[in-house]
Amino acid sequence: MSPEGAPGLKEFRDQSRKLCYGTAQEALHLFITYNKTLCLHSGNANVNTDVFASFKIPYNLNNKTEKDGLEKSACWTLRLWVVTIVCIALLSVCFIVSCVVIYHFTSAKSDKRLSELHTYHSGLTCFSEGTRVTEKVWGCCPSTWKSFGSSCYFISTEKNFWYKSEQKCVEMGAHLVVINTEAEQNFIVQQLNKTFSYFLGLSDPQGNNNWQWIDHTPFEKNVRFWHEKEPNFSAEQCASIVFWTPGAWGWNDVFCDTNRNSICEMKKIYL
Ligand SMILES: [Ca+2]
Ligand SMILES: [Ca+2]
Repeated sequence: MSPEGAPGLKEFRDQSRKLCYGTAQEALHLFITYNKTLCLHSGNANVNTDVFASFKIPYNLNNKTEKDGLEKSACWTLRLWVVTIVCIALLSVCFIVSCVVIYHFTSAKSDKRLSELHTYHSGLTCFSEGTRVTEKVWGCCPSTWKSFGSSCYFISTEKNFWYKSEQKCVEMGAHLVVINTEAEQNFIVQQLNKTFSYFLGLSDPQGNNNWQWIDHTPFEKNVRFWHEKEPNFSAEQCASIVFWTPGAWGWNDVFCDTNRNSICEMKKIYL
């Protein structure tokens, strides 16, 4: 009977009646294929020489196989290193290229905004705001505007309807104010006159209490500063900020077609 998967091998028994198969070549094939020695006999006069050879050749060849394996492994390691180095080099190039593109894009954008703003504003006031690599960064606002964080604010004393107020802000390269944080609200109210109310960039166009910021900033639950019991009327679809005594500054929903002051906001220009 031949071992499974190795047809054509001869079967014989050595003196110790150990079962052996085939010739040296066949044994070698089986050793390599099935990773086992066919016959573990340590040598005997009656043992077929071919078969006897099969006890030794596999070990020699096994060493060769191990050597080949080590060489292959080293080769794969080298390839992996080459691939890794090439990938890192490519990523570095991409990073540098994107930095250059972003820098040029930002510069071009700043230049465009500067030329646009020049149409409406006679001068800019700039403040040093840290450094970019080795250059200083300047955050600039139109000279008559207030600066806070990354924005500039204009408190309009001209009274208009809400839509007209927004239009006026847009003409100056801005929009009605969007209050993103409590700190921003606190800064803004310091600039206001307690005897007036001011339109915000917040409206409820459908009158279903679905309030929306004019720049599509999500209307976060934790950044709402309504006065108590406001908003109180679905027909009042625009938001204003007003000081009510006793108390403090807060928001009130009002009719959009009432004349009020307003607050414009624009992003600073960075040079
Ligand atoms: Ca804002
Ligand atoms: Ca109201």
